[in-house]
Amino acid sequence: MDKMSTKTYSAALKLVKESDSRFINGASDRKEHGAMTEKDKTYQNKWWKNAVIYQIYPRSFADSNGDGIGDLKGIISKLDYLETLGIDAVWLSPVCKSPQDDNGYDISDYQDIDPMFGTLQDMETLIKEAEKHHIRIIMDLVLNHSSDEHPWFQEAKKSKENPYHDYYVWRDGTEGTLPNDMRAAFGGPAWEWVPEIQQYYFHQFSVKQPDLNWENPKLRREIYDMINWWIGKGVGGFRLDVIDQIAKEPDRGITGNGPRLHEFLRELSKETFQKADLVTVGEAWGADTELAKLYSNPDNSELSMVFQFEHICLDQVPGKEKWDLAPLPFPKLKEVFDRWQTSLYEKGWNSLFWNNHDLPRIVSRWGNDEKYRVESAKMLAILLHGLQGTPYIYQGEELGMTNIQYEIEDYRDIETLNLYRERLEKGYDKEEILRSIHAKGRDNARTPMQWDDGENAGFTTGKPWIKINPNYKEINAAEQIEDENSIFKCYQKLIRLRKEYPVFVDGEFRMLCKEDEAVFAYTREDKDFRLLVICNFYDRTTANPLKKPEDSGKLLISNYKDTDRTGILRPYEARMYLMDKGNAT
Ligand code: TEU
Ligand code: CA
Repeated sequence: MDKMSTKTYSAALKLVKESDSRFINGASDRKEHGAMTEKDKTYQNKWWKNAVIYQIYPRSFADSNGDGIGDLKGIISKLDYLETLGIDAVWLSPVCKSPQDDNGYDISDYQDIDPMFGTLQDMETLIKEAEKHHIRIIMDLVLNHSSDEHPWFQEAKKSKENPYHDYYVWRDGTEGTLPNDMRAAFGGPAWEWVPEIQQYYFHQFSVKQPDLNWENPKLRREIYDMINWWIGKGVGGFRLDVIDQIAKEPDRGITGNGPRLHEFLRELSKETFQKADLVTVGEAWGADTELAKLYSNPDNSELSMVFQFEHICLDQVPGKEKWDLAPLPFPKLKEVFDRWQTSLYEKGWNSLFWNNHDLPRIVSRWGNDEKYRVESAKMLAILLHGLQGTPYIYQGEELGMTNIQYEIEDYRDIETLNLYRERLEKGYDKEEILRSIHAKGRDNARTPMQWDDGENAGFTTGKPWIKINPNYKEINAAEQIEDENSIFKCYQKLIRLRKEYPVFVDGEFRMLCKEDEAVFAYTREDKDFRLLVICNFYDRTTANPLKKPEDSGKLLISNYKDTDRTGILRPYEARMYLMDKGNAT
């Protein structure tokens, strides 16, 4: 395809809509939004079991007013794009009022929108407009901690007798003698001294993110009322930030998975989520398969599913921080996916993801963002979207957006800036620290969305809050939504396949060629069909362990134009076959 002139993304999208049958006859291939039939009420037919959810990091998605920060009206302007992709729901990272110490994960008013993103009216418009595009809006609930600028905390720190004091976790003490040696995730001690009341408060993240005290039933009640208020606004679900950390016992060094966790979750679910047809996904860094069965119990007593992170933490030195880099142990990656797929089969539900706003971009991390960027991005998508569970696409993943290598002064993330300072103080070499940040820093995922090859990648008409990746000239939505061989089209097709064939939802997983050191292959089988996915995970040609691939059925999707029949798999080659067992020879 010859190099396109600078075409705005919306002009390109207009062409797509004119050719896309789903728009022409309005016959969108989705159940009417919100139509919950009796059949749907059974666990087996929950809408989110064949849904694909798209994560938007609002401040980096689309800016409508030229202040360089993405906003709600920007998101509304991209709903056609999202419907073209074919996703069913959008998880919005927080847009509530916040001093932005941790980019909105420090909330100062759970029932109002931060002016930088717009107004409550804009939020209500987004929910309504999204519904017209058959898209549900999922809110990001930060219930483990609030901002220290939340009125609750402003009251709580006034005195031990204040009615809000016990909404937070306090310990008596003397200045300079910490209650214990617990550390905060963003550096420093997990205790902060308040001289006015001669107490420390507990914060697992920044000093401006005091932990909420879930032992307090009055606090829990206020949280449930707030959630029900959002349910009343018509949201389609919730993502629950560090939800396993709400049950904590700091005196015993317990920062998550505390004894009362599932008691709290069952109460939360009963008091709120079970009142509507919602999807709920909890972020649970400490979850193992047994805990995940509790969280995602088909009896709907807790949540729909959790984000667990066992697969995505494998490329770090065991027992060390994510910044201590190690090569990905491929056999271990296959073992982890095998265990999670088989353990939760008919006992719970997996989330499926490579990316989010806290993680580096997968095509740079475990794919190849140079010579084989397109092939490897498609391979990673085909591998993930054939698994059992709900797939999540992080903004720009569908374009193969890559990591960025900033100078330290260009970084914005509190976690990265604190790490840089802390490791410098510990005597680490500057280059070594930057190598870790380039590989694992959260700002890799937070560079502005690349809409077209025009000024500022079509993200803003102002000065972007964080530098745009200069590769937007080659990697952008306008370029890809018309290109049949683009990464975008690969994702669009995978989303459609998930809706077309029930085996994607209920097929039983079986890992193949477990010993192969380059190939990730598996089947999914139900009574009618067998899906076969085979991926070469690396940049070098390898033998195809399936001796007669043509016996695998119809080729549904692949990342090479032709299908090599010489028994090899080319670099990052991925294929998905479907065998109709009714017609099997
Ligand atoms: O993340 C929880 C969390 O533990 C991560 O921040 C993790 O420690 C780190 O990113 C590993 O790279 C959630 C949100 O997703 C994150 O954006 C917030 O900063 C954090 O909670 C506090 O709310
Ligand atoms: Ca803006």
